Amino acid sequence: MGKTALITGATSGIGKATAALFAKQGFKLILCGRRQERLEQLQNELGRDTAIFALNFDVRNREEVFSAIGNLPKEFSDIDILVNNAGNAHGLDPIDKGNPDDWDAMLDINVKGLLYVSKAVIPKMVDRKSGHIINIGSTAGKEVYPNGNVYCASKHAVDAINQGMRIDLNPYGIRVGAVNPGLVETEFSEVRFKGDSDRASKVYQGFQPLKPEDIADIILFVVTRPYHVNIADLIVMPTAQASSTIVKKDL
Ligand code: NDP
Ligand code: 8X3
Repeated sequence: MGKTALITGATSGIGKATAALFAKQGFKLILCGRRQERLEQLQNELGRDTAIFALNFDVRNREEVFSAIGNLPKEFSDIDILVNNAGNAHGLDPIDKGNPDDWDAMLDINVKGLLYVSKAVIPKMVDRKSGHIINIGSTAGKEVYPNGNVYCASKHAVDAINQGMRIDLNPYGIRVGAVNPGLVETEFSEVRFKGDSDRASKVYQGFQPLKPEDIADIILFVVTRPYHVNIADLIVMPTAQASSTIVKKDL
């Protein structure tokens, strides 16, 4: 059996595609998310290829995070790879019209949730002087776009945390790096627009967006480099995208 990987946000999009690809490589998987039905479905489907342990918790809930990860069965408790992927945008409003509940959600999930999960996983990596953390940032963590304000802030925080983790975990030989995608067609925009599928689908019309499988491929590449190679920070956009605001669309 290969390495053990914990993936947050494995019930959809980038996390789900990464779980499927990792399963094919024979990685043991700890798959996390809140939607129990989807976790069970993943356990059934990917369980044909590898050993799966499903963990249902909300990354915002510090106690749930520590209890779930702290009580993993022995055969899953030595985590080699952590993919900090759970996250979403909530709303797309100018700062004066933004909803503070959306701000809380983005900062609590994308930033504090990532910190809680990392805090629960890192000590054993430190003890073993080995491990690999991949933080899923965004182009929104590299530049700010109109109405992106707090989502961009949350992803800029991920960028800073990624750098800070790499510095602080350097003495222990732990690899830390970020993958920062541009536009990927997932449930991301459905969540951002609170279930408005028409508005969500328009985001990806008129050009070829990235697929979650494109990002999964890159994550697999990152984690399968020889141990002395650490891909520290990587930006990937669809060919049609030049920046957060410049997308060549044929409409
Ligand atoms: P999806 O909406 O398809 O997936 C988001 C995942 O995060 C789901 O599995 C969801 O699971 C999980 N999640 C959300 N909130 C919580 C929570 N409170 N607790 C636990 N899990 C949670 O979006 P993507 O796959 O696109 O997003 C994955 C990551 O990629 C995010 O960090 C996003 O910011 C980033 N990203 C996405 C881009 C895009 O264009 N799609 C581009 C750049 C970065 P569940 O609801 O079951 O809990
Ligand atoms: C997701 C990409 O451009 O919608 O992080 O912010 S974008």
